[in-house]
Amino acid sequence: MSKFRIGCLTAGIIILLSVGAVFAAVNIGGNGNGSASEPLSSSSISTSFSIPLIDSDNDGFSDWFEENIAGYDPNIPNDRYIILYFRILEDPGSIPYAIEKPTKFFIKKGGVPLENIITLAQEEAYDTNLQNAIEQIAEKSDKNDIVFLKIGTHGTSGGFSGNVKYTLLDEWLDQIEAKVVIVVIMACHSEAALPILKEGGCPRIVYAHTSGEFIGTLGNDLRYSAIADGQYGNGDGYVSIKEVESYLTFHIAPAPKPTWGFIQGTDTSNIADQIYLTDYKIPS
Ligand SMILES: [Ca+2]
Ligand SMILES: [Ca+2]
Ligand SMILES: [Ca+2]
Ligand SMILES: [Ca+2]
Repeated sequence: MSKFRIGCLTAGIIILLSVGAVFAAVNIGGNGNGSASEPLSSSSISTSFSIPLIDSDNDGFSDWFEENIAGYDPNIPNDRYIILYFRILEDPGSIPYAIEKPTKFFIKKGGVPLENIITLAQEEAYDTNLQNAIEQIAEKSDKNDIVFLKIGTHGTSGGFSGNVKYTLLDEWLDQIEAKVVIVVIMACHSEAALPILKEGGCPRIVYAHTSGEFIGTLGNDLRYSAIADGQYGNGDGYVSIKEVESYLTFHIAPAPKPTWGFIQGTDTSNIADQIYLTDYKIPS
């Protein structure tokens, strides 16, 4: 491993750890499991809001959210399929931030069924396991569904640790039919993945050099979410993928941009403002 790569990795770990620290701080504040006014994403439970939280198609997004915020169809399931890939063997301490907390977020705040989340951690994170995970999802997903792949590992301009080449990943992802495939990569040189992965058989949104803070901004870190929606978005209390991108682009890495290590992305179908990974509502 070159010194430069070690430097890249260190930068990635610092970002992960800082997000973890903020996550812990938020939990201490008592918001970790949401407040009474926070919509749950399934069943017909009502809260102090007057919004009836019916989920007619049982996809984990409420009818109200689908009709009024996301523009999804409340009668057609928009299933979510998630792969969390993390391989930094010398850093087992990052597993909670890379795997466990995102999984908990998607299940508890996002209403994603556990069986729709595939985690590949450390020795499990390598090429054939990732290919198998993508193929499992490809068998189940349809044009209404949302697929999210999060990668955290060492990288080169050609691929990442676990013997995965970006050109092969692109071919594997081509097997998926979905409303959108979202790929988030934290690895050295991952900006090189953007031109390779940016287009496929269905719309793709790809971000390089982002990891835990991406999940944080979705709702795992309420401070990030509130700024993303309130300062960089439409202030409706929900965080779109575009709002995450804007927050991480303009707030975390304001101009003049650092030359390395901060989010770069592609959204060739220009749909990130219409895509939501959860119906998590920022508590008001
Ligand atoms: Ca629904
Ligand atoms: Ca739906
Ligand atoms: Ca489906
Ligand atoms: Ca919003």
